[in-house]
Amino acid sequence: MQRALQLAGLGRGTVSPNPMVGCVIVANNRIIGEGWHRNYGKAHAEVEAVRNAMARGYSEELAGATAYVTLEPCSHYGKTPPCADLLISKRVGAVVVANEDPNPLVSGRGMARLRDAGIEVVSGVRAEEGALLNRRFFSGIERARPYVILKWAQTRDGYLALPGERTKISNPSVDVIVHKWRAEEDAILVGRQTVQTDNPRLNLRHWAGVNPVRIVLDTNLTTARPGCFVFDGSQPTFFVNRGRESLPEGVFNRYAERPETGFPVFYLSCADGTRSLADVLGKFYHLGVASILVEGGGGVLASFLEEGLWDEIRMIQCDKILGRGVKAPLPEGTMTHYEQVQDNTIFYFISPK
Ligand code: AOF
Ligand code: ZN
Repeated sequence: MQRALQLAGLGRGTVSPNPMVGCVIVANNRIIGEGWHRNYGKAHAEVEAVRNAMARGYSEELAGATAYVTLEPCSHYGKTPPCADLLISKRVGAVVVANEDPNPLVSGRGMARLRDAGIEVVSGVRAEEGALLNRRFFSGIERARPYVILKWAQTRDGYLALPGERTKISNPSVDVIVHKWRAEEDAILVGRQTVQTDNPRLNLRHWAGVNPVRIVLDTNLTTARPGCFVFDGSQPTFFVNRGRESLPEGVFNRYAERPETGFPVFYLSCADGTRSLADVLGKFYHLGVASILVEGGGGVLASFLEEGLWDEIRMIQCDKILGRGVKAPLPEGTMTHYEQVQDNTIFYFISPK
């Protein structure tokens, strides 16, 4: 299972809003096949592992083998046929699972199907590690909103920036880490003020991967276009506002086919002119956005904190002193760990919920 979890993690940044899933097949105490869910819409982990065993010449050994899967094998016809049926057809002898699949289309039915076919099923092995790995997926199904990570950099005296100016606070090694974080979440969110003062690109430059979707909170759609990177068409970009709505059709996915000539700008309207964050988050979840990295500025971070709409905080403490400026929020929750990156320290907090 430990190996299966390790394999599952290789899907980070390419499978959302699906969970990361790994599978290891063991016969006679040897691993004969392994695989993981690599890309959204593509083969599930079990299919990859069975294929791998067959490609290695172990087709016959599949009968009676034990499959270790980090998530309960699915029982539904989605983009692929049910994995439970595949394991049954290969006549595996036992299936060991870390987490039950909370997807209402599955939720226990996959394991029931295996048991009905006479296969021994054990569940809950390394379940805590599995739950941590797929915390975005699990929390999404539970709360119907994306997993929210608040990120900010602050000076030693607690400021985010000088008022109204782009202020470089963190060091270059931290930038690399932040770009990696951007590769790991579906969307990145900022307020209009940040777009106006920083003109950020909100993309990956120091890390290879798929750019996140950009979300700008811009109630009255007053962001000035000329020279503004969020309008450059390099990434799908949503403007949350009052009144105007033009959304992608169906479930939006950032790994979908890339258009040749620029990504569209989408508009998401928020009910009755009040920008209710919970409402906005719910809409994005239903569009297929499983996680959001909130990068500021001060007002936006404060609203997420005030409304309790956050799951993690990653606070970068820098060595500079500003003496004045936009006050950084106070981090909440439980600090889990910290790391030193050159002369900056990154503190990680999780929400107590
Ligand atoms: C598995 N093995 O490797 C994964 C599973 O749209 P589909 O067909 O890809 O189905 C996605 C759902 O399947 C997803 O929401 C989750 O419930 C389950 N994911 N199941 O047996 C896998 N990735
Ligand atoms: Zn499946």
